[in-house]
Amino acid sequence: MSYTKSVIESVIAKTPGEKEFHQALDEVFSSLATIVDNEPAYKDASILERMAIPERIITFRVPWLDDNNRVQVNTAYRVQFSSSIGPYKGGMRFHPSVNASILKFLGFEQIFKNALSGLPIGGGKGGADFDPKGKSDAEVMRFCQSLMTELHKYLGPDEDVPAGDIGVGAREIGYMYGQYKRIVGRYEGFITGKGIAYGGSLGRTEATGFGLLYLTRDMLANANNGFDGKTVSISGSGNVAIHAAIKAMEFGAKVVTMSDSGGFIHDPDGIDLAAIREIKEVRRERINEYLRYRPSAKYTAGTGVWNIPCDIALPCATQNELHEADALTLAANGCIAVAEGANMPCTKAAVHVFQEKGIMFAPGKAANAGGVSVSALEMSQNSARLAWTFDEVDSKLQGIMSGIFTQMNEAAKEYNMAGNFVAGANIAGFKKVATAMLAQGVV
Ligand code: NDP
Ligand code: 2IT
Repeated sequence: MSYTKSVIESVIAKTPGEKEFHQALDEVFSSLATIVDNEPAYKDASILERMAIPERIITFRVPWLDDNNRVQVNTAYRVQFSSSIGPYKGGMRFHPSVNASILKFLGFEQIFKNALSGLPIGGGKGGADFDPKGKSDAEVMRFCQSLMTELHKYLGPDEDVPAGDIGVGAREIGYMYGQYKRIVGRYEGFITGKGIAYGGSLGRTEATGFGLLYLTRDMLANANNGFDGKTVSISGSGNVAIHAAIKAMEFGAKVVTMSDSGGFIHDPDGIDLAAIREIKEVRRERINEYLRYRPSAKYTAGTGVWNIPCDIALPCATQNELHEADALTLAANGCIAVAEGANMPCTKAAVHVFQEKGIMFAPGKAANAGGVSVSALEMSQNSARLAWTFDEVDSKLQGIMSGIFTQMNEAAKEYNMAGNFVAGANIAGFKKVATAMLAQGVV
């Protein structure tokens, strides 16, 4: 059996039940077979075996008092996956579904994403099975403070630097930052996505969605195509989805769908983003409220967003939200490109359909790397005690995203898989991490 195959099998056998982690591991390692199985140095150094096991996972309980003074308790984690090229870096997710498998898949993806960014950041991820929905600000604050009282021991600007993800935005980052600073007694850039008033970077809020559009623009341009006049379908209505929609419209496209976990809206006239932002960012309500602003739009409960015909699909909600049947529907409706704003939103079978049908496909570890890249720029500004303008950050972001497109495009061509950006991104990210690991010896 080949080296890649045997490692995939043995890791899966040793981590029973971790299905999301297995999915991500299989996707990355399978696409490395050509280069890894022909280079004995990787096997001799057990590179894949080492990459597949986090350097450490911190698991802890988070007790907190709700508004009725009842004791609540959640489970939280920080997966410190790889420090080969820099301090652990990756977001925190607060969602009831959070478990070790989901955070391991996210931390694993983050290693290669961060390598592609070209910046000195390792891979990590964390979170808790806490649901911020329906909680008061005071409850969210007490939860964040309790979590940070434990987690701060393992964090620091040169050790591990969290950020936001699903369920963690400006409010949660602010509360976590405040508690960390109070405990350590220092003003440090130990977390990113901070408010502009206390060390955050302009452009970080927009970075993932904008970066997704910059990379997709490069991918389309490479095929002599572009966004102008196209119909775009977006899932989700959180940080990534909203900023993806803003930039898509700026690029001359019409965005016709957005969704949340309850259902999706279809607005053939083009989504009214001011309405979405008020519903989601200000009122924290469900997306069906959109009909009060635009009665001509249609709301459908449940799934089905990918049944709406579009030229370009941007899944920006969560993992495994776009299945094989959705991919076939998108193909039948003439979709030309799919780019992942979320992490692993497309199943393996869906990606296979895109590749078979010649639909351009940009994997999340490349397409959504803009967020973590600007996080790294926030770290640089904190270290240098500087604050760049929005335009400075945005132009660096555009440079980083085009660097990522070039890396994945060139790596795919070099290994005779032109246009296979899944393989290209995995190979380019892997090579950088493996080079660092080989140079650093058995650690
Ligand atoms: P938000 O919490 O801001 O928004 C998440 C959106 O996805 C909401 O609309 C939410 O709906 C929906 N959603 C979440 N879980 C589910 C689910 N199980 N089923 C259906 N819909 C769901 O998160 P972000 O926008 O920050 O993150 C979205 C994706 O992008 C995630 O995969 C994240 O890992 C990825 N990402 C985020 C980055 C960032 O900088 N924030 C960077 C790179 C990737 P509802 O409100 O109903 O739950
Ligand atoms: O998945 C991701 O890349 C993020 N949630 C952002 C991580 C970060 O450290 O900014």
